[in-house]
Amino acid sequence: MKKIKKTLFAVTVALAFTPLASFATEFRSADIHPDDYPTVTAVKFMSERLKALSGGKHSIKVFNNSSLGQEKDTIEQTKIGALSMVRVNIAPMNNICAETQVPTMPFLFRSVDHLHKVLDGPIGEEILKSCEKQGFVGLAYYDSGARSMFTGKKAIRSFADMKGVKVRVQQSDLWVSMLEAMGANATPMAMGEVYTGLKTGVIDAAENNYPTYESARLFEVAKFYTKTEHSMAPEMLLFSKKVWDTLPANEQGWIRQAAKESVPYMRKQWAEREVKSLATVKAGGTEIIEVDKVPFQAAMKPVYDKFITDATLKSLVKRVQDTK
Ligand code: BDP
Repeated sequence: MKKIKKTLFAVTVALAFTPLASFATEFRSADIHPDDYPTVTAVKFMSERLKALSGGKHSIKVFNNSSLGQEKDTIEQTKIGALSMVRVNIAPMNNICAETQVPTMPFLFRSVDHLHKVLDGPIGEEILKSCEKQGFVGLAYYDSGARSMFTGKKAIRSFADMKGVKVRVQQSDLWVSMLEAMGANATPMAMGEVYTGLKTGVIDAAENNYPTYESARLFEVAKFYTKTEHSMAPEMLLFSKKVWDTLPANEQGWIRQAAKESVPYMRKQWAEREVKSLATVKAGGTEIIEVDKVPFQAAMKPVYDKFITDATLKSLVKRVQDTK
């Protein structure tokens, strides 16, 4: 009898909530990172904010751990509207909207403050907006620190050591050129293949920030981390234009606001995670190597010449450099 009562109660509760639930939208968003990674926790925070702003109407469900595919796949799904949102690094967008090449450019930002000033201001907004014609509504940037080289067998201790090293890069022509200009042999590859690639010797090296080097356990298979800090390519939050266009303006406003509100939250998590990740990789046996960056910087001129070609891109780079 008690059991029947309980079941009846559960059914009544479920029925009571069904109509509400059927009007609510749970947008689907993809990420390659694990549960506790700052990009994932930030989108979960964004979902909470969106819920509050929309009075419970909208929320976001994060499909992380690459459960919906690698970044190239989830970008494609977002474009066609199969996914509402995606959090990716800016690099796989480089071949899609040219303006995203600007914040990817090697040794462009002088500091994290410089990066934030640029991305939080009109330059950042213009670059977000530039992806709209390709089917993506740019909502925000997240931090990704600075990317540096790491190798398994032979440490990189000078620019000369880059010669002929087989380095995994993100799927972007700009990234291929960047590593080639350093003398390396660049191999574009999805993130999901990097660990095995390093382990089996398909690649000698890869490059990333401390948190990814740590969370993807890459330090287990490449223990020499050389602080080249060659790019500060940020993360991007992109909404599907196809889905966006079905929403009324006030609801689009909630999404934009929730995304913006998740940025300071993410930055705080990021700063803490960088410190934690560095401690973890050191404890795991990683050697952190300081390197003279001057020859690396000097080698980047052909990359700027090849990719920063038209007036728009040239002016964006100049404005970034002139941002104090
Ligand atoms: C990480 C980014 C992630 C990229 C990955 C990569 O957070 O979005 O997929 O680098 O190198 O730092 O592919």
